[in-house]
Amino acid sequence: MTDLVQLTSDKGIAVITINNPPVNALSPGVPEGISEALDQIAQDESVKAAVLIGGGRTFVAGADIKEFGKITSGKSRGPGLLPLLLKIEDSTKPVIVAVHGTAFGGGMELAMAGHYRVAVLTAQFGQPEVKLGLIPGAAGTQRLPRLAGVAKAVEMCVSGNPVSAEEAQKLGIVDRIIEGDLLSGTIAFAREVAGKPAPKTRERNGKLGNAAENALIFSAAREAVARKQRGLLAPVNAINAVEAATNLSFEEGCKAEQKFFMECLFSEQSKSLIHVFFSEREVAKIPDIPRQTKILPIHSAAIVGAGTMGGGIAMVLANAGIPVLLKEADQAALDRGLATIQSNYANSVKRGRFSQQLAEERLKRITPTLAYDDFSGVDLVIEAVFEGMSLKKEVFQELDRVCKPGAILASNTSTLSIDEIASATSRPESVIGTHFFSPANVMRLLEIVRGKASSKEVVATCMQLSKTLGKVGVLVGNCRGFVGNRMFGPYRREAQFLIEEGASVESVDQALSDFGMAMGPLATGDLAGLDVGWRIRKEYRHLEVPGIRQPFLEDRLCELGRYGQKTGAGWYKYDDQRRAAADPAVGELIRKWVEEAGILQRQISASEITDRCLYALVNEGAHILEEGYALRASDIDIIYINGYGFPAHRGGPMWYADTIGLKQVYDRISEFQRQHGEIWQPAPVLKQLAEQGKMFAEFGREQGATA
Ligand code: 3H9
Repeated sequence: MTDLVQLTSDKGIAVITINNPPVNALSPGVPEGISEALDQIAQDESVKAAVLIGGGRTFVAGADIKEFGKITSGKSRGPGLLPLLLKIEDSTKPVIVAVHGTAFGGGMELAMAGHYRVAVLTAQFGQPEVKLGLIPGAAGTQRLPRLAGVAKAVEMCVSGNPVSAEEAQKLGIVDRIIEGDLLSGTIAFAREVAGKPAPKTRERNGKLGNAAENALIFSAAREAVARKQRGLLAPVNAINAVEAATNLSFEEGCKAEQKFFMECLFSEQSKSLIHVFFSEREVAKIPDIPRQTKILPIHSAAIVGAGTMGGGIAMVLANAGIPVLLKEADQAALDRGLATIQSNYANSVKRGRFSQQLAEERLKRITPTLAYDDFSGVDLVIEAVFEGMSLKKEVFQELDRVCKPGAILASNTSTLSIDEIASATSRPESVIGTHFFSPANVMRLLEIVRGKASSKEVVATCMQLSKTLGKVGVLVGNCRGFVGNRMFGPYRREAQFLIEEGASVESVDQALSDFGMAMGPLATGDLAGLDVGWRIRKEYRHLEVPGIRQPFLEDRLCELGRYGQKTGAGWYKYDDQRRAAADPAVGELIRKWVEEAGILQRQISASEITDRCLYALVNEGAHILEEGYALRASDIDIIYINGYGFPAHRGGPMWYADTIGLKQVYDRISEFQRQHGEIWQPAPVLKQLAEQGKMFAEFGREQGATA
């Protein structure tokens, strides 16, 4: 037997333990080990039943995701789980699967092949493959409807969301919840069922429903996928595979599932989503900050500024159980800020997101104040005042005066230099950027901006804090706009240039939303408020290089008071419910302005729109990578997916460029340079990688970036 699986026994009950830390993935060796254990159990007459359990913190989190690349590149034939699962099910001695932690993906499929499943109350069951662009590939789509019914199987395989042990029991997935020690409870259960006929899941056809009811389930699911998971292959294939369970034999259903699984596995979507899975975990690894770096305790916090961002951040902290002081300059602003927070919580309760009691507990953690002196005991302050350097410096001088030594002083600035802000204090090592995205209590991204002097402890603590807050923290360097907004500039610049050259507002947004962006760039501008960028551009105007083309339409709209959604008009016009409609008046204004500017109008294709906007992102991302403001290309991908609505199934902008091929991207950017001038100069690293036939994904690893 392999080291990954152990076989022991307890007075006639065999115990098979999987030990493949950290999550007992079904890596090579694990299925083989279980299979050998079953052979020994079959031959041992003293054994009456077997328990299958996971060692360590969890049962089995699924197939080993790292192995999938080997299958698609022809280096491996895959985990071959199906024969093992049949072998378990065909065992004449009952196999009881004991679940703690997660039974996910192949782990759930393994559990369903057992004759019984028992679980601790905290266990979770799920088929999350769809989140990796896959479907269950070891009969999950065939056994789950037999245990939980067709509707629930469709829901679980299409959403990828897990169910609790309690729900799993109600659904018929779990036979008993074990209180107390899982192994001894399962052994006791095994003694109860030993010697009785062992029920095979694949023969339990009672929940497979009838054709008329099932047709309704499948058509509703397909309609929902077309709306909510537009353009994605895996959810469609998941429905098809569960449908096969209802109209084919188990064996034929498994063959159909294999076909749909393989189609997903070889798709670009799955490769991209797997890239996202690993990138999201890699983001936490910072080469010069070892794992054992001291994490400073954050028991309490304070926020300066109770506007949209400050209030949102206060909620994020309160939701994570951290008491927070919320400071404003005057009572009226403080009252306004608190009222917004109260109404946000009330809305969440109304929508059933959490209970009234939980909302009250969270609200109680937020204490309003007008005085900096109250900050003397807090472990962390996040400044979220208006975006202006002199104001920020004033705030940080105050923080330096009142805060205890060692307190983290963070700024939520989205563009300003952390080093310059830190220079207003006597302790720049405690200063860092924590750039939340709006709405702060919803968006997952947190850019953590490392200043020149930020200490390793402060960086490590903020990275850890991002996890506590349920965010993905990405470490970035201190350049103008940091990573996300620095790239967003050229992206939105191109969107405007395209309009100046003849594309309509709607066609630009449509092309990018068809690509998969959550929103088009112009609608995004309207949502964020066009005046924000306008104000920043005015602050930085002195830095603009004369002779370099600048977009001008948005500034003109702002001059007319068209700030976007908040003023009822921007690139679009909005009704009372903030529903957007094309505005012919904007079309007229644009025509007039571009004619006055003497810009030639022409037809612009959807592919030119996507290439120009997306390659502007990519080229700026390449500069950032080269300059070391991001640690790896995949960090940039994570920023764009979690903060800017970039479609995860395209893997992020840098991965997307890698999938197109950097040579092709470089050639297209060079073409844009010839047409539109120096703003399109290809980043040197892009040129270099394109010439070497390499990918962005290889770059960070070679360079050891310094963000
Ligand atoms: C599948 O099963 C297909 C089947 O139908 C069979 C087809 C034939 N493989 O997330 P964490 C690593 S598809 C390899 O930080 P947590 C992870 O990269 C699979 N590695 O911990 C990380 O490594 P590192 C379906 C895996 O406690 C470390 O484990 N299953 C796998 O926050 C710790 O992970 C899924 O999609 C894996 N399957 O969360 C479940 N899982 O330390 C995917 C984890 O080097 N996994 N790793 O960075 C999860 O959702 C979470 O990891 C889990 C634990 C909730 C389990």
